[in-house]
Amino acid sequence: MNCLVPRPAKVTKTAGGATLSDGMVIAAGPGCAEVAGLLAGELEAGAGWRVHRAGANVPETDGDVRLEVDPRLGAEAYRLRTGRGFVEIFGGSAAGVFYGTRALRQLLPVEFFRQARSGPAAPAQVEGLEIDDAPRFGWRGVLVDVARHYFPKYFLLRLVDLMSLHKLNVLHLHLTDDQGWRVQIDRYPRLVEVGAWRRESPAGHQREGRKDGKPHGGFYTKADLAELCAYAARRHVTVVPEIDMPGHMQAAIAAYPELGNSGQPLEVSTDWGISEHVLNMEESTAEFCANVLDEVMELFGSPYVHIGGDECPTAEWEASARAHELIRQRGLAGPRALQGWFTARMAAVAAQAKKTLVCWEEVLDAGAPPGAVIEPWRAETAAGAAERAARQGHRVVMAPEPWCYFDWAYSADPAEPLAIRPAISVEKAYSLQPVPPGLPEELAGNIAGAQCQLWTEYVPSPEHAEYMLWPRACALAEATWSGPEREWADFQARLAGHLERLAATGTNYRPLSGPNPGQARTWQPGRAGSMP
Ligand code: TNX
Repeated sequence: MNCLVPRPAKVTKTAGGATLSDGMVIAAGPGCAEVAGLLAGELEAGAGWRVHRAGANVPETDGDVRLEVDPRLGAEAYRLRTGRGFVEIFGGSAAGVFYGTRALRQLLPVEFFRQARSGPAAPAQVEGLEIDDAPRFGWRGVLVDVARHYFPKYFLLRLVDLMSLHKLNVLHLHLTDDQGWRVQIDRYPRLVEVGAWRRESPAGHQREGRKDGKPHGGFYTKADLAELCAYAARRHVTVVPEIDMPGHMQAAIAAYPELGNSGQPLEVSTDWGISEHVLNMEESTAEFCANVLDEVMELFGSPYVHIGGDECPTAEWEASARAHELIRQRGLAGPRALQGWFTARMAAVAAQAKKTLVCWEEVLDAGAPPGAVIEPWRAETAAGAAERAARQGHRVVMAPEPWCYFDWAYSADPAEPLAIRPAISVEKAYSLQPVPPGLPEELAGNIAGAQCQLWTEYVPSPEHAEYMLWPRACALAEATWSGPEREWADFQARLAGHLERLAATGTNYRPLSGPNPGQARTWQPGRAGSMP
């Protein structure tokens, strides 16, 4: 049985097969050189073989891998054939070819997922197969919150490797929040000088009220992020930057108090939860944010820019005479409409740079900018928000809490590491239907895909982040790439073999049977709090 995850649209067994071995050739047609280079590097490392590269004009020889773009296929679609003594991969574009090579890797021995070996591996047989495959959705995403906890660059590079193996293609980087600002902005250096660092963090669960007394922080330079984007682009992953505004901005206000409502100095937040301290809605603040967005949009090659828009309390605006004056001057209906004014300003900035705006579902309340991609997330409202957004013509990326919040524990078992709340099992994550059941059929085409969210209030380290993501993100990959049918038993059987491959990469995934002793909360000093 093959262990392909996500499940391809169609797999047919054929006669014959192919045997790959030391000295093999990868013959790459036009547009395939970069994919060929990646695959060659992986085989050289994992199999210890010499892998030669050639153009498409060499004769077909047993044991070769041939890569070709076939524009008759969909851009991300591929066809893989192994029956004729060599491996043929056709893709609708370089992305499709790349996905074909991801499938091929999963058909090869587990050991090939290692980074090195002493001496060449024995020849590897690939059974006779024909795979015809294409994704169901174009947006197959993972959000990582690097604001609540800073994660070193190597973690993000490796995450791109793991995502692309699963044909996940959007890395949504939540770069800023009340507790930390992680992206260097040349024009406003204090955003990282001040905003990237906090004095301490909650110890245990927020509701216990304890603090750890330890400073935390870090940030990415522009060079770091340019490197990440280039690395991701080679692997057909788009990095979408999020600057969360006008709430979740306390770290920025700590750096530049004139952005706030009180004029009082604030510190970078040392608490989890929703801060009442939000941006003021002055013209000068909108300009500040526009300048930040300009630098961010220039840095990230992505056609998308995310401006957040979630959880913005209006208490400070309600209490501010100046905010009421701005409401009057601008002819707005009330405090919430200030957020609509702000969102429209940011939409104009994004439009100027020819970028598509992405926002959380809350922006619908004060009027979402036309053309924006909307991300519904709240358990109670996500399906309704999806319908509302779709009716207004928006494209929608689903991020509903009960299936997609991978900051929630895997189970209510006290052995699980401390998490924000229980529980999303792998099976539950697997049951996600990106098109919300009940959505009128004519709106289904507006659903662009789905993404999981790794918020990191309770996820302080790369090992812990990997634990929370894998194998739930394997389930998300299948829910977004493969068709709507879900056969848990079949997925579980493939996952068992797939997890051996993740183990060979050194990924700290959660075993299906539960955390191992090194992953269980009992072994995490200082994080002994209980979940609600
Ligand atoms: C809600 S989802 C948030 C995050 C938190 C998360 C915790 C969203 C747009 N906002 O700020 O980290 O819940 O699960």
